[in-house]
Parts: sequence; C-alpha cells; structure tokens
Amino acid sequence: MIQNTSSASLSRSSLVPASRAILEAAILTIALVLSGIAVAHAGPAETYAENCADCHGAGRLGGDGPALIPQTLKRMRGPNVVNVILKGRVSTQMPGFAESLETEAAEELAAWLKTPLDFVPTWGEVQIAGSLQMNAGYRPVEAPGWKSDPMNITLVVETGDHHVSVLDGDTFEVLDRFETPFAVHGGPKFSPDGRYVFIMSRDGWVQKYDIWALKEVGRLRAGLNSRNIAMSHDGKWIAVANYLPMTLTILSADDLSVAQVMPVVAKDNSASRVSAVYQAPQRKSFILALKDAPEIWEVAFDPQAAANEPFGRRRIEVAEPIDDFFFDDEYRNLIGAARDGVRGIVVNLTEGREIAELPLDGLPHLGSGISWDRDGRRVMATPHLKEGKLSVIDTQTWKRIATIKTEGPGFFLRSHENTPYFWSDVFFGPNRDLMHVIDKQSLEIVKTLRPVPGATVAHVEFTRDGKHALVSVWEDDGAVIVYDAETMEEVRRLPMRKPSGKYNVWNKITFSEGTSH
Ligand code: DHE
Repeated sequence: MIQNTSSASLSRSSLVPASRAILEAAILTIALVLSGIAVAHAGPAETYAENCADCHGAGRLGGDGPALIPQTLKRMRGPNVVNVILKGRVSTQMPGFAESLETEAAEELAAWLKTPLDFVPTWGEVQIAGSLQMNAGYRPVEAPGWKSDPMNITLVVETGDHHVSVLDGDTFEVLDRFETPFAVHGGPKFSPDGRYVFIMSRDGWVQKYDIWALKEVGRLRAGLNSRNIAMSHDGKWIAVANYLPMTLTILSADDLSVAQVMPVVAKDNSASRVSAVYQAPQRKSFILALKDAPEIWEVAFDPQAAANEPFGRRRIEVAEPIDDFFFDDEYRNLIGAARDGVRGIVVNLTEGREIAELPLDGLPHLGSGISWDRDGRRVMATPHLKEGKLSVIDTQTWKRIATIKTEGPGFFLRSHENTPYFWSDVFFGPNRDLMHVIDKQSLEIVKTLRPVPGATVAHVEFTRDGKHALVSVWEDDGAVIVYDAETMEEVRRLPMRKPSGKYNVWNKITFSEGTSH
C-alpha cells in the first residue's frame, strides 16, 4: 500500500564505520581459525550483521524494524533486550533467536546494542526527503465519509501493537484502526481544521493521516531519534525536535516536503539535542529548549518574518539547560524544570530573561502541567515524577500555593473548561492502578478510582463537551474506560492494546483548558 518515492536508505558515509567493525570482526575470526585457535562464537557485530541487519539496518539505525541504539533501548522496560532477542516480541515481526543463539551471545549482542554509535549519522534534507513514502491508495475526499461529529473525534494511541483507533466521541464506535510507525511518542498534532493528524515515532517517522478519508496520506523519517512534533498555528509547518542528529526539522504540512533542517548549535558552538518543541500561537512561532545547552530558541513562522528570514531564530539564554517545560496561557512565560530536579524557573519570552524561580522538589513533570482559574487567580498544577504529590502554583506571584498529596508519583494531568475537576494518575509505584479526581477550587481529592485492581491506569482525555472522561487501562489487554465526568460512573469499556494517550480533535485545536500543548 505504501509506495517509496525514492530510496529510504541511509547515506553511504553513515554506514562505513559499522561495516568496518563487521569486517574487522570477520578478519579476526578468519585469523583465529587459520591459526588453529578455537572460536567460541561470533562477536556481537558479526552476530548483528548475520541476524539483525536485514530488518534493523546495517548501521543499527532502523529499517523495517526499529533503530537499535542506546537512545531507544534505554527506555525498554519490562522484557529486557536479551529476552526480546531470544524470545521475540509479541505483536511485532521480531522473531525469537533462542534456537540459533546461545544466551551468552545474546547477552553480548544486547550489551553491544546499548553502546553508542561511534559516528554521527548523516540525516539531512536529502536523506529525509528520500525516506518519503506516499500511500498509493490514498485519494483526498470532499467531506468526511462518515456521519460522526468531525469535531468530536478522539484518537487513541495503542502502543501494544502500534496502532491508532479513531473513535466517534459521541457513540464511542471505532471508525478506523490504522497502523502507526513503531513506538509513537507524544501528542499527535491536528491541522487547525481538524482534518489531518500528524503522528511521530521515537525513531523519527512522521505519519500524516486524513481523518475524513480514514486513510494514511504518507510518512517520512524526519530524524533518527526524535522527541516530539509541533504544528504551526496556520497549519502550514510541522517542526520535529530531534536528539539524533541534533537538528530541528521543519516540514511542509501539505506534502511533507522538507522546508529546512536547522542544525541545533548553541552560542558556544556545541551541538545540542532538542528537549521538545511547541507552537506558541499568539507569538506565531515555535519555542524549543536545548537539552545540552542553556538556551531556549524561538523560531518564527510568521509569513512576514519568513519573507525577511525564513524561520528566523532568536536565542534566549538561560542559567541552565531545560528538559521539560510548560507555558502560561498567553505564551508570555515559559516554566521549565531545572536539572537538579528541585526547582522550576520562569522565563519571560518577550523580555528574554528569567523572572522567577519556584521551589519544586521531587522532579516536577512540567510538560504535563495544566492551568485554570481559582478565586480570580490563574493557577497551574504539575505532577512530580519522584514524589506522590501535585504542586499548585499561582501564575501571577509564581509562588506554590498548595501541595496535594497523592497515592504515588503521577505522569499526566487533564481537565476541561466544562468540568469542576481535574484528573491525575498515579503512574509509578504500587498504587499505579489508581486515578484521583480533584476539585479545581477546593483542591481536595473528591474520588479515587480503581477500575482494574493491579492494572496501570493513566492519561485522561475529555470529549468535546467535557461530559465524558476517557481513561487508559495501560496494559496489553487493556481498555479505554469512558466515565461520566460528573458522576464518575463507568459508562463504557472499549478493549484496546496498551492504550497510552488519547486526543480529542476539538480540545486540541481550540487549546481547551486543561489539555496538553
Ligand atoms: Fe513522554 C508527551 C518527554 C517518557 C508517554 N513526553 C511527552 C512530551 C515530552 C515527553 C517532551 C510532550 C510532547 C508532545 O506531546 O508534543 N516522555 C518524555 C521524557 O522525557 C520521558 C520522561 C523519558 C523518555 O523516554 O523520553 C518520557 N512518555 C514517556 C513514557 O515512558 C511514556 C509514559 C510511554 C511512552 O509511550 O513512551 C510517555 N509522553 C507520553 C504521552 C505523551 C507524552 C502519552 C502525550 C501526552 C499528552 O497528553 O499530550
């Protein structure tokens, strides 16, 4: 179905060091055999070349299978790498190699895969454009080919088998279920009219899907290891934040052509990974933070600015690199987590300087922050990844006004302008099967749900009207549970394969209060 418009292969130069390692291993083996010394088993580079390279690429950077580099493997929880090598991976094409590989060889291979690449792969405009795969079966349509409310469509990312389900937000009927690239991460981004959605995988693939036609339009690999994507407020550009290589890729949302690949080089000339990129609609710009240098960048996509300097960049220097961040409603201030995990810093983007510091011990997860009005003041809340608490902050004084104790560290918060509550999961620790519902005014936990004892529940999304809250049972044989957002009673249970994030078209395109960026 997917047609490759040209070769998606990696550049020749990027493959040389890996080939050299394999050649050296082969020469060493031959030399040992000729000299009569017994060879116990092949070295990991050779094992890789024989068994893995066809699917995962000669340079470990991915092919039909995902990239096998430390940036992706260090995240593997649950079954470890050796297990996957020996037993394979369910719901994927990864077979088990237990019959042909000794455990020792599998362990050596796993350790080798976790070593950094000894070269920086070339992945520029040519390689990105060359990776474009358009869906030959896709035809644009004049109107949705279904009867649901197009503004109340909700997408569910199912990480269990790398699919997305397209839900009717009124009937909760699944209109389509399509395959995504391996390991989708972060929120998909909708075009401003809600018709198209762009989805990113950790291996840097960006997939464009037409919700009206219920068909993939195409995909391309904008980076080799990527963080997230942002859509410009006019729907014209997609920015892709990359770790590998250290670039910001800007794509045309229309045809996925490459508009620019911006090397991310700090003022002191050192290259840096990008922590994340977001659109700042009021500013008509993308805002990104550098992970390895104390800088925030603002990249203009305003057509006026673009006429003078396409994607003109402004550097804002800060005291230390920022990993995780949030914005106030007008995108005037950025609230970032400092490296030490005990402080937050507030940077005024207009003035280009730090204006406040917040005491936020316990590793705040500011990327999941939400804000709302309380007693005539605008407040924001953030979970903490290392402590069972939520911090509530006054966004005028930048003081913490409350700490809400929870049953364990949480990952995501979510609310909606039509509900008096916000929902907070307990993602880590023994109580990961709990979900707190908290009153936005009293800051009291009004209910704690335990939908499936022992099963992780996390991440909430509301329907367009805020009347229903959708909760993920984050397990391979999991579900999305639909709750009445007022009574907190279960309304429906939809079986899903390890559902993670859920994204309602209306809530996302209108920047509903209580949704993520
Ligand atoms: Fe995420 C969003 C960073 C681990 C699931 N995560 C984001 C975003 C960032 C981020 C910057 C915002 C992107 C956006 O939506 O545009 N995530 C990080 C990390 O730095 C961290 C802690 C370590 C890492 O491995 O990168 C991390 N994230 C995870 C997970 O382990 C999760 C739970 C499972 C997974 O799929 O990888 C996970 N992250 C998510 C989800 C979102 C997300 C579901 C979107 C939330 C939303 O509502 O928008």
